[in-house]
Parts: sequence; structure tokens; C-alpha cells
Amino acid sequence: MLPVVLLSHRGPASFRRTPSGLTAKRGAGGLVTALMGLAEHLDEAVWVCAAATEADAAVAAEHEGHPVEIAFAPEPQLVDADTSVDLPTLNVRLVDVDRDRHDMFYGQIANPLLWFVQHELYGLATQPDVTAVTHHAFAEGYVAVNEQFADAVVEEVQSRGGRAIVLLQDYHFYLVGDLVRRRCPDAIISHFVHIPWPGPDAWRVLPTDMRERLLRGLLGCDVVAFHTTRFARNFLACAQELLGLDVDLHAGTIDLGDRTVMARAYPISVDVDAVEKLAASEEVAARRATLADTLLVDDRQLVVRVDRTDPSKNIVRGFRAYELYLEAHPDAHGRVGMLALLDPSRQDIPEYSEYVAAIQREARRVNDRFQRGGWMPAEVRVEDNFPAAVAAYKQFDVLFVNAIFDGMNLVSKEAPLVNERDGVVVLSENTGAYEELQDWVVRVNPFDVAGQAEALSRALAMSQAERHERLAAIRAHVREHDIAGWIEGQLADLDRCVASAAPR
Ligand code: ADQ
Repeated sequence: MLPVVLLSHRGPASFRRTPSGLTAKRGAGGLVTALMGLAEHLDEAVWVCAAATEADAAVAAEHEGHPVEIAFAPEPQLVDADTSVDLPTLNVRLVDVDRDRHDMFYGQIANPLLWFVQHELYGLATQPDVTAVTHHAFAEGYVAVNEQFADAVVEEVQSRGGRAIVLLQDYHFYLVGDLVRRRCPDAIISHFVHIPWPGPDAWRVLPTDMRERLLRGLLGCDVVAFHTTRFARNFLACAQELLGLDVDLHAGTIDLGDRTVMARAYPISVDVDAVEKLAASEEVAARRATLADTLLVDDRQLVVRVDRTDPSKNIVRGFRAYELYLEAHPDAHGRVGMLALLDPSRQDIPEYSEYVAAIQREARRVNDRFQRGGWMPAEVRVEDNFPAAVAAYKQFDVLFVNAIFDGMNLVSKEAPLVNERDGVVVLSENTGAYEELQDWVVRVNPFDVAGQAEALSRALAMSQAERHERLAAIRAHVREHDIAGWIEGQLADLDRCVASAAPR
């Protein structure tokens, strides 16, 4: 296999200076875990990512921008000439981005502009205003930062003889594929888009030159990858309609004359062993017991939601739907509760901090209206706490996922794996996960709050036998299609690209 060069915005580890010296923390999240599993098993892999802390930047500077070697068990540590470890290690190249550029790249273009366009979150009558400030942030932030990361990737590919598999991740780096292709014609390049890819009209919100540049950037790749065939088809439609290219919708290819680009779907999944292991831990058992003592008293049923506080997750409408359910079911008062475990996300972006306030207002309204005696209908906990989330996964009667749009939604795959109450998954038809799990979930339209209230009612009233059967089917599916399969599927296709591509 060719050497692998990975690029993602967040990396597998981040350093901090403490009084006792340099310490490192493992990067959070399923993606980091998944990619680490891949990178640790490859001798010649390197992971390019942004320096996230001052200590990261200092480590990068001490190594003159070259990759550093990090060992990952049990906790990450820098491997240098004085340390020798028998553990698997990973080469990580930390790219230090100028703070102002990074603010424009990340805080103005990637989040929120691209995120909002791709999740179709704008109310177009009033938003967005694409101003001179936006154009400036695109040119001096997004483009410049993409060029900086492309330089780093190119150096890594060239230092491996110019032939490598390049795995680019997500909406931060749409321009990198083309920039690498121009300087490394023999690289095999794939770009995985973790968020939805909407149809051509949604992209018309962006100025023509901006959206064309983004699309052309991706077309520098051999494979552009998504979670679902729906997003892959939308991408092909964009190439056809927005760039006038020759597209084969059936084969999933775009003909560029001298090259063909493939649009493919590889549904991401979870690390089944890791989730099950955490679910069996004492930490989760203790949290589960507390949860049961407070929320599951008197044979109550529990509706659980676990999300980042992102407007795309549709948390406010979720409370409105729950309110409608309670309104229609006085018999459920005192017998049903909702627990929302919310990871505070991107609080430096105004839309996001306002969203947290709106969530809290909505939950308070529901509670003010219906609470009685010792019963509080809705409980909101805003914290990043994965063990608490897993404890809640074990206990839900209904898992409520009503996202407006979501690339995949890993919560809907994690939670059924460890649930102990034959819980039912209520799932938005606009999540990537819906494409796989539709036969076993209760479907909801994210805008139809009345429909969501009915779905909650149906799920809470479902017979034990049906609940059991549906949960078992989801669990079997996720076990069979876990994170290893996601990676293997992509590498198998890229290997075919390698086999068919003579050095260019
Ligand atoms: P996210 O938008 O972050 O991911 P999701 O796929 O649901 O959405 O993953 C969230 C992760 O964070 C899950 O592992 C979940 O357990 C965890 N989490 C959520 N709330 C938490 C809390 N309160 N405390 C601790 N952990 C919490 C993006 C895309 C998705 C896509 C993934 C992977 O938006 O559509 O599925 O990347 O590609």
C-alpha cells in the first residue's frame, strides 16, 4: 500500500504546558478515533492538522514545522531522541496558522457560512448578507489557510516520493485537493465530506466565483466521498448544473476530459468495542444509577437526546414537539420525562450562543407549563460529558433525533448499541443515518412538530415485542457495519485507483 497523508482540522492530540512540563491530551470524537486506528497501523502515515494551542505551536516551531512522533498509550506523549517506546506511534504535523487568518477561515467562512449553507440553516429572506467582509475573509482566510495546509500536504507527499494516498477531511479544506493535484500529479486523493451536501440551488446562496472555486477544489480529487448516496448524487448534480460538466449519474462519475472523478458514499459508523467497553465501565455504572434514581422513579419512561448545541440539531423544535405531546397526553404527566444532554458548541459564534439561550428558554417554558409535584418534564444539562451520554444511552425508552440536516448522526448509532430498555429510535429523515436505519426507526420530518409529537406518542406506546425487534435489528446492523468497515471501504476503492493509475 502507498504511504498515507491525512489532513483534518482537529488532530489526534493537543499539547499543554503545565508546571510539570509538556503534557498532551488525546483529540476527542469518533473521527479522531477512527483515523487513529488507521494511522497507527501504517508505518509511513503522517497526519497533518492545525496547531490548536500555544504549546502545539511551540512544539511545531521546535521541530521547524516537521512532523513530530507521538505515542498514544495510555496517554499521548511526544517521542524524541531521549524517549524510546515500544508502542505504536503516529507522525503528526502541526500547522501553526496566523490567528487572524484562522479566525476568518474558521469563524467566518467554514463555521458559520459553509456549515449554514450545507445544513440549509439560513432564512433566505434576511440571511446571509455576503459583504466585502465575507469576500475578504474568503480570500485572506479560507483560501490562504487552504494554501498553507496544501503546502504542508504537498511537502509530505513529495518527501514520500510523490506517490501517496491523501485523505482530506471535511468542509474546512475544499480547495486542498486541487492544490495538491497540481503539484503532486501522482498522488491518489480522496476528500471525505462529513456534513450534508445539498443540491445546486442551496449553493446558489454563495457568490458564483466562491462556489465554483469550492467545487473545482474538490474536483482535484480522485474520489469525493459522503455518508450517503443522496449527498453524492447532489454533488454530481452540482458539478452538472453549476459547472456544466459531463456527469454520469448512474456510474457516479464526473468526466473532466483527462480525468474522471468519482462521487461515492461510505456511511461512517462507530467504534463498537470502545462504546461497549465504556458502557461497561464503573464510571458509566455510577452515572446510570444516579440517573435511574432521579429520572426513572415510579416506572417513568425517558426520552433522551444527546447533541452538540448546534442549530442543525433542531433542539428548540424538539421541545415544542414534546410540549405538543404533553398537551395531547395528560395521562403522560408525571410518567414521562425528557433528558437533553447537550455539548456546548462553538460558543464564540453569535448564532450558537443565542441558540443555547433559546434552548434553555424553551425547556423552561415547557417546565413552567406542565411541572407539578415532584415531576419536572424536561431536564437540560449543558456539558461535554461522554460517560454521562453513554449512561443515558443505556436508559432511554425513546432516543429523539430530529436534526434539520445531519451528515450521519453518530448518536443514533451509538445509543442503540448499549441500550437496556428496548428503546425506540425516533429519527429525522434528513440524517445520513436514516438511509441505513429507516426500516427500524420511527421516522420524523424535522419541521413537522405535530408529526414529531405523534412519533413520540407512537414510540412511547409501542409494544415490548416490537421495540425489542427494532432495537435488535439496529444493533446488529451497527455491529456489522462499524468504523473499521468505513475505512476499509474507502481504502479498497483507493487501492483500485492506485492499480488503474499508472504514474502520471
Ligand atoms: P457532529 O455534528 O458532532 O458530527 P454526531 O455524528 O452526532 O454529530 O457526533 C457527535 C458526537 O459527540 C457523538 O459521538 C456524541 O456521542 C458526542 N456527543 C454529543 N453530545 C455530547 C455531550 N453532551 N457530551 C459528550 N459527548 C457528546 C459531524 C457531523 C455528523 C457526522 C459526524 C461524523 O455533523 O453528521 O455523523 O461528524 O462524520
